[in-house]
Amino acid sequence: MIARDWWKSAVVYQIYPRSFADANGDGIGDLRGIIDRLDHLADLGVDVVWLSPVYRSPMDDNGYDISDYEDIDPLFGTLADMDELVAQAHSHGIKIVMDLVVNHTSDEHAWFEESRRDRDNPQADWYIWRDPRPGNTGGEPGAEPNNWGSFFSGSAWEWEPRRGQYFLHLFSRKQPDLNWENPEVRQAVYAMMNRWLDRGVDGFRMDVINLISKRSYDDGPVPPGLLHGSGFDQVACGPRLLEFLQEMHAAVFAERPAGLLTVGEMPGVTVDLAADYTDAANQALDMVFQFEHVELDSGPGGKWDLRPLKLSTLKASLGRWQAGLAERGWNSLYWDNHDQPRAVSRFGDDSPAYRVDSAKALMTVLHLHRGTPYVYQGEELGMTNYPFGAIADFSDLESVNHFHEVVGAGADPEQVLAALRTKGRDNARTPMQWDDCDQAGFTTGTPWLAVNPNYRQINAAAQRDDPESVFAHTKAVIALRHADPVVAHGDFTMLLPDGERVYAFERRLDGARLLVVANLSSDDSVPAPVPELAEWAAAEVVLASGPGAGAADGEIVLGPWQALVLRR
Ligand code: ISL
Ligand code: CA
Repeated sequence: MIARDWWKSAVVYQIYPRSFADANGDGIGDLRGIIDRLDHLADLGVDVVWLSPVYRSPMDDNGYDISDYEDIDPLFGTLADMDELVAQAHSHGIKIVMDLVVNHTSDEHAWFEESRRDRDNPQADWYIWRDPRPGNTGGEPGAEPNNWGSFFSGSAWEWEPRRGQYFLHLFSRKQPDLNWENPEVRQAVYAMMNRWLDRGVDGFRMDVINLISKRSYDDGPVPPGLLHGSGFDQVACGPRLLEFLQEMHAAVFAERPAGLLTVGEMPGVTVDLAADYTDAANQALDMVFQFEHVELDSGPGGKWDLRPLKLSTLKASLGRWQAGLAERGWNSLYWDNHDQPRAVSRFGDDSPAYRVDSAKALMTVLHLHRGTPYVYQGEELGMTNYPFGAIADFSDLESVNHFHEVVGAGADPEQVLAALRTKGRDNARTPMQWDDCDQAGFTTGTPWLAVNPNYRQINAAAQRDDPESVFAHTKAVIALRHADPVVAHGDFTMLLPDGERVYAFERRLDGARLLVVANLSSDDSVPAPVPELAEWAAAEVVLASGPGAGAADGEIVLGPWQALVLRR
């Protein structure tokens, strides 16, 4: 019998279908491509696949704008392909978790097409409609109900002349926010979720699920360098969020057998709230994605306001999450995903000398934390950011809209481009690098986004049988979690919190102890003066990567990006 908390010893692999594998040569990844590559995932040993959205969509935000929750977009395949993917994944022992995007729909969803028609249709109250600011007729500049900007630039409000009202869109104008205050909306979402679970999928990653309960609609502060106000504090983790999550749990998950997974994406969530949402006693979610560690290299102007990242700050943040969710709740662990730059380029060193060792060190550190690790496609190969040049090289609406908005208002284009190159979401979305054939084996056609030119060196075929590869190392850390209960269930103690080069922590379960020490710098001969040093220096080496003396002669001295897991 499978345990309710089976996911504590599981590893999840995220697929961004558009960029994973293209089976029909149109340049866009598809479900058939995933089915053809299931061996790669089985070889890696992952337990679960989280599929970014494959539902019918106009693709304004690459599928995060859904026009029909009940169907697969023809770009990706058919419902029959989806059924086959689920069946074949299951036969490999891999579960399939779908993306659930229900803070908003596409403006081309039938619900919205009805809702926008007039003020008294059956779905009139399914979205968030507001009158113009008092004293305005509506539609003219400044008449919006408040000053909020959307996450993708421009106002968060769009005028609908047929109703003489504005609708709210926290994301693009083609992603109107659903009105979760309306119980009919909630029941429609739960019914849809039940249909997918009945069809055989194993759970949901819930897109910006902490934005569904809005607190208020007042003007917000304008962050430095931006043109619009931020409503973030009024929409994140609102007053009815826990209630809605519990209602969803009761309507969708409570009566089903164990084996499902729920993870809520929650930008801005605090440790205390995350503990509430993931406390099993609260019957809400299994785990959440928090954002603190991926915002440490941003300033007050938000994600494009680049700041250097200090290792001590990163350790303090992740350590606080480990401590805060230790007795209550559960962490999910990630360095990157389809919205973030590549892990090795951001937290490691993607230069040829250190790319492999730094990718391995990051993998060790992440997977040895307490929580459920997520591997984003290509992370297991040490794929890097893309060498973007001009704005024309970018595809993502977030990057393109931001560039035009702030450059239009007088910002220096080179400075804006520098931020997009560092943080832009397209970095994670270049095609998966399968082999050294044309287009990295991703497609026989022209890929929708250019393949990273480093694919001849960095690809799956070159790594699969190489015991020194990032792929082999990823396989090893996944196998370690499966084999060793200390990794899945042990407690966590951060060590050496102040150092700017060494990341060190201990895991304990009953009598068993693991020490993780990693030099997250390119410096050589870095000492790791952990407590009980002599005993650890003589301990069994469970996993090692990178050059250097490591644990010997009563000391631990690490080479550049060297990482060790020791057992006593
Ligand atoms: O990119 C971001 C982090 O720097 C955020 O602004 C991101 O948009 C936010 O985390 C929400 O992401 C999710 O919802 C979006 C979608 O574009 C993202 O791909 C998705 O992961 C709207 O559905
Ligand atoms: Ca295709």
